[in-house]
Amino acid sequence: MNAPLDLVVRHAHVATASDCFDADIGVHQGRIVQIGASLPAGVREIDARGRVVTPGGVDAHCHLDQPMEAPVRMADDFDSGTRSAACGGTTTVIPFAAQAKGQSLRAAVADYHRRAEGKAHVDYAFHLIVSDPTPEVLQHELPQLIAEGYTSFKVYMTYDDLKLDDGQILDVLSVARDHGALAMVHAENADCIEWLTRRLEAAGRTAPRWHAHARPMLVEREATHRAIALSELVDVPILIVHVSGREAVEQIRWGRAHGLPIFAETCPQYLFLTAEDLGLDDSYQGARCVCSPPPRDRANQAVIWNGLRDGLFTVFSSDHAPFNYEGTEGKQPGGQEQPFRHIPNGIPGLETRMPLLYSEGVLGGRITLEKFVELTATNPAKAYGLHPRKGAIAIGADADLVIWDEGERVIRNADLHHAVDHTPYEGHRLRAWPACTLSRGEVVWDGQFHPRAGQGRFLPCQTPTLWARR
Ligand code: DUC
Ligand code: ZN
Ligand code: ZN
Repeated sequence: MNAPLDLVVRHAHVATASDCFDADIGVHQGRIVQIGASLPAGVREIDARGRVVTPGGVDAHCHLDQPMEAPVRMADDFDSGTRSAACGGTTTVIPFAAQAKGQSLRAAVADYHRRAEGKAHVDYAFHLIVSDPTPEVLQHELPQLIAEGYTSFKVYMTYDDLKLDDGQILDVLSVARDHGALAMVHAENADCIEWLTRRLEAAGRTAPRWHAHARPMLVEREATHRAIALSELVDVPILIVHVSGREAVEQIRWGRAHGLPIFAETCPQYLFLTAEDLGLDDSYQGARCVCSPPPRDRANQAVIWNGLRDGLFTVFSSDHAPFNYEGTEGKQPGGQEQPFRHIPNGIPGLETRMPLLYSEGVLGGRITLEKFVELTATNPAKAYGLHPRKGAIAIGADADLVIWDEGERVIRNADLHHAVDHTPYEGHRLRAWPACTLSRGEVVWDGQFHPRAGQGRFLPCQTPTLWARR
């Protein structure tokens, strides 16, 4: 006789990226082994009658304990960050092992593993950030790291300490092409931002709200087009991260219309915040919402919703970049209000990403449940070589599951599980929240957080399966 199932999630309304159906889900040793009607009793049982069950979220763009220039420090490490992820229905995170200029990539990866070890409550993989593409990096380190399971890397077109010039980006894209990896591009024109910032500073316009004026959509549009051209030249797919509004969307549509394999990501801040959240006057409060690209306006939010609905966007990520508002390490570097140039860029969002999209997207009638699963779990897993182990409810997949509770809830930072002292969504009304999150068959959240520090495993990534390789 077969060994009994360790767990049966019974009477689930299962949602996948392709179908919704009613079934029981049987789990053995952390994996889904049976899906069907009236499965035999499990050692444990969870009754999901009347509830939607989706794959656990894959947050493919978040920053945890990423080294920053002193005094700035991220508020979340792998402990608090993955705790917060689990409580919001995310069971896989992919943060960034960032190469400092002059550092070897290998050293950056080793350092990042030390930061994660013994802390993660859910599974994790790493993207790389390539800021110094030396011949050694291009010829040896990157190819070796790709072969070892680091199959995606981000390049920046802005930020002095990270940005690459076009020739360097072409070099990195060539490695991605030769080795089947995926390059993610932060597309904003650095020189335009610097020129605008200096003019704003000369006019005394340094409050947080001026950040949005230093990074208008034009700078994102130009860089997005350039990134598409660079990818066309090398003949390699790219993924444009954190797309904020109409002008970048138009460039991506243009690339697609020309048959180019351009993938795109957007984030909750471009659906739920506007530039007004950076302040209507010169008060400093808006520093909380300083991120790049900045949030735009309501018309652009509608453009982003359209792109989610019609397939323009491949993935929906949080871009969780956790900085406290108060204190010496976050939005007030050195403990003081600063000109916007010096405000650390980024907002928290790991825990609220899935509930916001489920509430406003699915229950708000803007996207289907299948599209929600595709954007938040299946496609990110495919894009970064984790599918079908992650992002799927299928035989053999990890039993990473979310059982949803559809009911009113108001976002309060006091109820969240990150270590950040604010959420940009304070007071936002939701229509759903995870009732239960399972990571490889273990309950990590059921209204209470069940710590599993160190049980989250590192996941080496395969090459992406979003497109066919020639
Ligand atoms: N880019 C990111 O991807 N995250 C935070 C800030 C930024 O500019
Ligand atoms: Zn970025
Ligand atoms: Zn980011």
